[in-house]
Amino acid sequence: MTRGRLILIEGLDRTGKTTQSNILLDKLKPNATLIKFPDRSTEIGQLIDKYLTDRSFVLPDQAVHLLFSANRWEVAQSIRELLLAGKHVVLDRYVYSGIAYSAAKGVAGMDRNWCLQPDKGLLKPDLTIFLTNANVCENQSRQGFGDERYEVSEFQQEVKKQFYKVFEDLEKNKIP
Ligand code: DGP
Repeated sequence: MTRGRLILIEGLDRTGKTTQSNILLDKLKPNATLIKFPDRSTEIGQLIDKYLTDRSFVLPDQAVHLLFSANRWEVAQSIRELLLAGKHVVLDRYVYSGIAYSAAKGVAGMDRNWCLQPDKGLLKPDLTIFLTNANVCENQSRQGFGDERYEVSEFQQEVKKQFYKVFEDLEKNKIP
């Protein structure tokens, strides 16, 4: 049986990732599954959700980073099994969000290389599509922008820079 393809849709907040993922899923149906990260349905995912939606919930940035990574590891085996069963898997966010959002915080010691480590060993996407805006202020006009912790224009601007650096690192094979 031919292994399915792992297709990743990455991007900044409110750039249409979920819409595009659903369109792609529709085209690939019935031979595809959509997996969205963070998966807020698990216990780890619920902690992440609390962190994102409740600004008074304090956690060290390193711990937050590891929670997001653990949330991907929780699903890693089922992704592998789906692909081996010949299903395509469409991911709405994945490892590159993990590096870009955490590195954008500018915390001492949390550079892109540090951020990459806990995700090492996760399957690499066969195709990555990155959604962005010419101007991150465009995101602000999307309904609901600002509801969650990272939805702040200056921070999104830094995340955008980090995403481009991540993709440069990928081209230079600095990311396995
Ligand atoms: P979403 O449900 O796609 O809107 O994602 C929720 C928020 O979490 C969004 O601001 C992006 C951020 N995020 C997604 N993955 C990670 C990650 O692995 N690490 C960090 N620090 N943030 C992430």
